[in-house]
Amino acid sequence: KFDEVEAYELEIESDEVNIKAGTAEGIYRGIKTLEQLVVLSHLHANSNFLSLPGGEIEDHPSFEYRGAMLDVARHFFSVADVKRYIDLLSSYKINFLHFHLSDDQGWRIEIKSWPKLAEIGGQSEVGGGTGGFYTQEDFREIVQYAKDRFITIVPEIDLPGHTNAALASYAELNCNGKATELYTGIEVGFSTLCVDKEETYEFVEDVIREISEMSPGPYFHIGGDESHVTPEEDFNRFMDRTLEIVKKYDKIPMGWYELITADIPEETLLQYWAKSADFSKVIPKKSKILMSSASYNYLDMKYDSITPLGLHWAGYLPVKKAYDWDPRSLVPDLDADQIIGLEAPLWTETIEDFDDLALMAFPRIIGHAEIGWTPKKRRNWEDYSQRLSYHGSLLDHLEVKYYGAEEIDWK
Ligand code: IFG
Repeated sequence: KFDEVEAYELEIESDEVNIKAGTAEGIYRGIKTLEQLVVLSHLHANSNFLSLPGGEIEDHPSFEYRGAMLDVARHFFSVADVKRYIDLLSSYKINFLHFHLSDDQGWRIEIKSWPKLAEIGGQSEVGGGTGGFYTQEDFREIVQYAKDRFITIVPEIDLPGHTNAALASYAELNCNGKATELYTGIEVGFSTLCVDKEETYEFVEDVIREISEMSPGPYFHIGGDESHVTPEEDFNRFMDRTLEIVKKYDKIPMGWYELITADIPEETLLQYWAKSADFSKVIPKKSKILMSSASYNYLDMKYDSITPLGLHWAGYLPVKKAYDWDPRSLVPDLDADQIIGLEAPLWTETIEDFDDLALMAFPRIIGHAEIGWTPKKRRNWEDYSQRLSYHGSLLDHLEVKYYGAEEIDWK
């Protein structure tokens, strides 16, 4: 009866608590439910005696991919900060963490065959800070820490655009043979690898090989967004070769949905983010889609006009709007059964440290976690906002500086 990998049963009786599942992952999800019940009951009890609501839960997720994305390229985040975010995400049964490891402003992962990527490309960030990078040992540590909490890491090397940090590190990656300057602004769409040089594909293969060896997860994300200075024909040629390399290292290719113009393998996972050039009409009906719409999923969108951090090019994203939508029906041209799940990216142009991350991610990522787990017919804002109101004390307890949205009657 545990037909889902993550399904579990939780029984709370007067003299015992039982968790049953078909897999360790199912048991883990059940433990996180019990943990939440225990901590919230403790925090809201009006006595020191801990009492739990009795009953029986049979549970399993609505989507197989319930993700968060952290952009560590615009601003670098330490291993400790990443682990802290992983702990919080696992409390809400998020099961994928997409790592945006490279961009114009920073290269964040050591590549032994191309050492200057980290040595030079890792030395700056938006605003001119010192940046930083993960050694391969750091990265393996993060991957293992996530794996121990049943979270799969999805590495992203954004290609061929969003590559200034690599172009500043190696002159030979540039068509004119000259290294670019490190970039600390927040413009996008101005960089491209040189798709006609063989060095470019040696670079791409070495990077994909070294990172694939460190990340056991099924996906390798090759970006593809905002390649505004790569002619479409060149973009497609580049992507066709890069997609072959991803498959050579036994990974399922993943990419922003601009990838659609290339000759993508059927199993490619396309990440929909609601860009102006809407490809939703041409996405093949058999492709799987990860819903990451900028106007509903982007955690760097301001809550409202007075939110001190974040951007608002995709509109404001208050707590209710971030919760009250359905990934299966958001984009009419996409079939419901194409939607593998959802992911909440936190782009960090304006996000510098963990407190900044906490303000933008909490409480909105909690709503995304529920959308990923609970079917639409079982969800409604009134019920959710009431339950959410008890999590303020939990986040306070964990010293997570969440946004105390006024629309929630925080307990
Ligand atoms: N779009 C860019 C991101 C980031 C974002 C900020 C995608 C796929 C705007 N690409 O979203 O790099 O700059 O909200």
